[in-house]
Amino acid sequence: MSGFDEEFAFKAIGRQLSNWGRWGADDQLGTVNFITDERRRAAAGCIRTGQIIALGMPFDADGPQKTGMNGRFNPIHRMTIMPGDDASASGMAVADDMVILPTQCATQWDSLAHIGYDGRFYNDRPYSIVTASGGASMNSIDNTVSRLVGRGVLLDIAGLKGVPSLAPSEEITAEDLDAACERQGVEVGSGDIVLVRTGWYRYYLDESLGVPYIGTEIPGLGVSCCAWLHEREVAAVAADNQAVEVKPNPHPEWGLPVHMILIRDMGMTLGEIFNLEDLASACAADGVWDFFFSGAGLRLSNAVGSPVSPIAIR
Ligand code: UVW
Repeated sequence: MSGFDEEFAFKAIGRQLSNWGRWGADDQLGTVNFITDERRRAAAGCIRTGQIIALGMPFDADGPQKTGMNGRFNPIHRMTIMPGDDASASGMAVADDMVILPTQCATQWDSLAHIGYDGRFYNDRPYSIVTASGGASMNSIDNTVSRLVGRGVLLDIAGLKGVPSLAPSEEITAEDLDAACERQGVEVGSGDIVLVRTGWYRYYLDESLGVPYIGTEIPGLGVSCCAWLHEREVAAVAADNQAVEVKPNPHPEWGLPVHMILIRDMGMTLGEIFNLEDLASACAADGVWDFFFSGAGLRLSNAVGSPVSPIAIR
């Protein structure tokens, strides 16, 4: 290992877990390749009662973006046609509207062009695939969003620890993921979409608790979880926090190593700012922690992220 790698040891882990070339040099899907037709058929068997639970947050001016971090702001909604603007002989009225929003302002998927390091994105693509005027010419979100449908498994880490929410900057480890599976009596396998509950969403739901939902000290996945997800051939991971991973990392100089390993090395699409509260209550009530997950986002050409309103069907 070079001196550089010793300083940034997550890169060696990324190399070990790399999926570059696994599905061919042209691949832009990454780990959603694990969601085969067979897996989707089997996932339909997870619909037991037909109950639907929404996992997305509202897209409106009261969203979680209060700080302007990363240039993100809450959706701006305006009417473009008001009823009565256009007099029609038939008496018909028209209302049209528009929404201006950063693709990553609320419940969202990160594409494989969202995060790179050392000049490369997933599958050895150079940073030049992303241009200011054209967006992402490869690895863009429209490749993967329609495939984010399959068996979902909720791992309730706040429930595991018996707390309403993990503490600021609390790291979730691979051992925690194993312990959650054991406690819940559920297994995670190839093609699954894993939802991780930290409990942090309560700080979006209740601002009077006085903790910023979007911030610099957030509980989430640590680097050891990357190998756990890799070994099980998980297709995608989503969480109820802003970044899936713990912030800051115990090695703060690494920045966002879980993003870098999962997105850039493994080719895994990340889901963020999911509302897992109702789902966790329903799963805890009947002890069933898997479900049919439908999380298709918008086919936004050349975009690096997509808003999504995912649902669990139980
Ligand atoms: C960054 O913070 C860079 O991205 P994300 O929204 O995916 O956490």
